[in-house]
Amino acid sequence: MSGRDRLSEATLRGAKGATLPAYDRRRVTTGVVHLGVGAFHRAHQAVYIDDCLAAGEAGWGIVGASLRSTDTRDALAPQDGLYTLAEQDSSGEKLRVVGSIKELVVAPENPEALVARMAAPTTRIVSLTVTEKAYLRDRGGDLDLAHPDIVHDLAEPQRPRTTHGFIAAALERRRKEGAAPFTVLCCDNLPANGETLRRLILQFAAARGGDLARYVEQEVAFPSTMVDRIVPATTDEDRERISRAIGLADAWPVKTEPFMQWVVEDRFTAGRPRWEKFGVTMVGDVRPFEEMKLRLLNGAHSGIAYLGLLCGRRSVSEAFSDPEIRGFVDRLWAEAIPTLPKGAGLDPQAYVTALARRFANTALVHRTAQIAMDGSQKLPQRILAAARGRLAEGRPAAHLMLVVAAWIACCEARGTPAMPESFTDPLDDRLAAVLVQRGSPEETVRRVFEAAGFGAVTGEAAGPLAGIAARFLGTIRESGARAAIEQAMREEETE
Ligand code: CS2
Repeated sequence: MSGRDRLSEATLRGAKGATLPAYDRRRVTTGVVHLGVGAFHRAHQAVYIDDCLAAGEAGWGIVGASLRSTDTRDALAPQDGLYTLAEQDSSGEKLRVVGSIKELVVAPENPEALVARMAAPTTRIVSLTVTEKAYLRDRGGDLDLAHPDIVHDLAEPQRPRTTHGFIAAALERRRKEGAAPFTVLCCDNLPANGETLRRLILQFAAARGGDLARYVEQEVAFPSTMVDRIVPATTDEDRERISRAIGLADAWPVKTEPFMQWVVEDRFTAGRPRWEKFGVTMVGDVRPFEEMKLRLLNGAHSGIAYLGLLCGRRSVSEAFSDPEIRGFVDRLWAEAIPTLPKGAGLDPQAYVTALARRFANTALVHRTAQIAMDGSQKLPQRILAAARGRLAEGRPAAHLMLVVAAWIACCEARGTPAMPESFTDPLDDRLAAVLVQRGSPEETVRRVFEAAGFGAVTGEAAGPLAGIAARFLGTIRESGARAAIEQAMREEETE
């Protein structure tokens, strides 16, 4: 990037080859505080809000907060929050500079500053993309009150570390100051994400004591949302290419596909942007959309990631062009589709047809290793919930459970060149203790299910679903992932 001026408010109008914010950023005030200002937020919600700002809704600028790392702030603060969004498909790359993030904060540097921003009366929405693991649920799905960060936040409510601690501290301050609460807008890939977060915040508030739990219960809205856009991690090569294209140095552009979707429950107590004018679907109940997305998109993604890694495929499009993996995904979809809510107006066939096109996008390199992360947090809602539904109806769930077996096999292969170092899981300590013993497939699956709390989702720790996963793990260990894919196909044919 050397030699180029940095992208910023002052240099913006000199950017080449990109669409620029079509509004005066100086007139924009902030109405949203977003927790977890990573690439996904910047390619999704920040873009919808950018459209609203361009249409004159100037009160919805974003304060982007990082709960841990300083990276995003370090990259974007010198750019006045500006960054380039690159939409990639076979027709090439479309660039757009997004201007909706007005301020960046790093929570651990000054927790009070973030609480104050959230508690400011101008803040009407607190949205979040903090990833599955940051919800700090125990094996039964309740708030993990023994988690050190929760213990910390209960002991020191004025200096929170967790999402729960920040939301509780800011709501508590608003309650005391008589300000109306903000709406909490969860944008993570969890089923009933708003309701799930509400339950955890209520449990946190109850543990804190005082009136907060009642206030949250009665006054605060947590609409659920389904968010969708494929956003691979930015590489140094992307930084260089995009900076060259716009003629300005952008330290952290984001790349994505042209497709984007947002379905949001329309329950906002303090107002919201008129998102419906910019392609957002506002609904009464988001659950059917969320389940379809989690089970068909994310479930297939996890399958592609683990089987892809085991077959040496480094990106989604590369794995998806492998006929055996492609066939596997079709059969996985065929298993998952009948588990989706009926009578909710979903069109799963059209959805998977569109998904197949998205996964085949070779212009967008989405690493299988990126999706492989955090399997213990992702598989319950993506795979196990559907498998449980199949089992309850006496139907086979071979392909679903092969995804679980492939995940375990990938975990077992950690430390070998086949598995990238970036492939980690928040339960690594517990999983390592199980995997190091290399028990029989049955023993390993049973102990992994216990360690990850999968029994709470499947209804049993060592029942039929675990048995199917163990069979596939045995095959992968002995004969490799392709043999297991064939076995799943054969099992399905004979059922
Ligand atoms: C992916 C998702 O990394 C993953 O686990 O499955 O991030 C996926 O790309 C998004 O949910 C798409 O909307």
